[in-house]
Amino acid sequence: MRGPESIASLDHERARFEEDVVRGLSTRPRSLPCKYLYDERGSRLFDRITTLDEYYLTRAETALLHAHAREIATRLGRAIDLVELGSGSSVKTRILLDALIAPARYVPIDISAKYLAESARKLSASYPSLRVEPRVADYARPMARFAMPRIATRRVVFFPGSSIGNFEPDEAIVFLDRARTIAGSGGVVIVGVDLPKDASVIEPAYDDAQGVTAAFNQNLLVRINRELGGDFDLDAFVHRAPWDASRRRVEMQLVSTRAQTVRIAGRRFAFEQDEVIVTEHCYKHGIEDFRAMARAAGLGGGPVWTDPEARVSLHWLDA
Ligand code: AVI
Repeated sequence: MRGPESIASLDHERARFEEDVVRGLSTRPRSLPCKYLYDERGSRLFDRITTLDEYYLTRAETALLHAHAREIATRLGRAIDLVELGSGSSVKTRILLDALIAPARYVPIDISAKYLAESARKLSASYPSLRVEPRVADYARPMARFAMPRIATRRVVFFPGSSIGNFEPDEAIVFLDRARTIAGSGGVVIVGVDLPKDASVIEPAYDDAQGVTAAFNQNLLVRINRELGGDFDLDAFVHRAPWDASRRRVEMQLVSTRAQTVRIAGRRFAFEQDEVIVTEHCYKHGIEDFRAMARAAGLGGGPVWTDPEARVSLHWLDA
């Protein structure tokens, strides 16, 4: 049974969700914060995305980690305190954990409570001597209340998957600065960053043939209908993912196929035909551009690894 505190926190989360949805749909262009894509179903759909042929990011970054995990572990030394922001299924973390020398603790941080608990349980079973301390949090917000006493000589903040690309560049710098603070002096921030490339590679990665990404995107409307009493007609919004070469970003959109009015939490939103809701943008940063962002966040440079096809990059940044 839920206690009064957790009920209050659920009410608070719902109120914030409603506020964000109403604000996002009232501005132009209309948008919805991408963090709401990751409820339990969304997290599972995202996991499926990572296995798709078109979604090169996970494959390329996994191969990169396999190729360099030992080198990373040697550079880090013993008894590392590993913190992962947006840990999801922690699949890539296992590559690092397998290479690390006697890791002291693993703190996976994720917004999806149920999913996080399940992933942490599986991870504890695989690494019985590791302290696994999951924290439910939106890593895009300040995490002061999760101040963690240091238990090892060095803390590593791991942020793989190119999620850094889901921030606007100025927000990414604020986030990197926060990651630097969490890592603390002597710590390291390791970030996976997708590289700019041709639209013919990027667009299918965000609009796959099986329609998994479309379902992932539309799940946000399903969630609004369920949690906020919305009446989005799912057949009247289609998924699109155009690459904007000048801004070096791919945009996930839901496009209204006709003029229509949607009701959410007692409010009405009138959509014209072809009107767009932006649900996510994924910036692709070149190596030098990303280094400059890291410097602006006070992070020092270390090695950068890329795969042979220069699809993705992995940056070591000194905190
Ligand atoms: C989580 N993030 C890095 C993914 C990306 O590639 O921007 C989210 C995603 N959206 C659609 N496909 C994948």
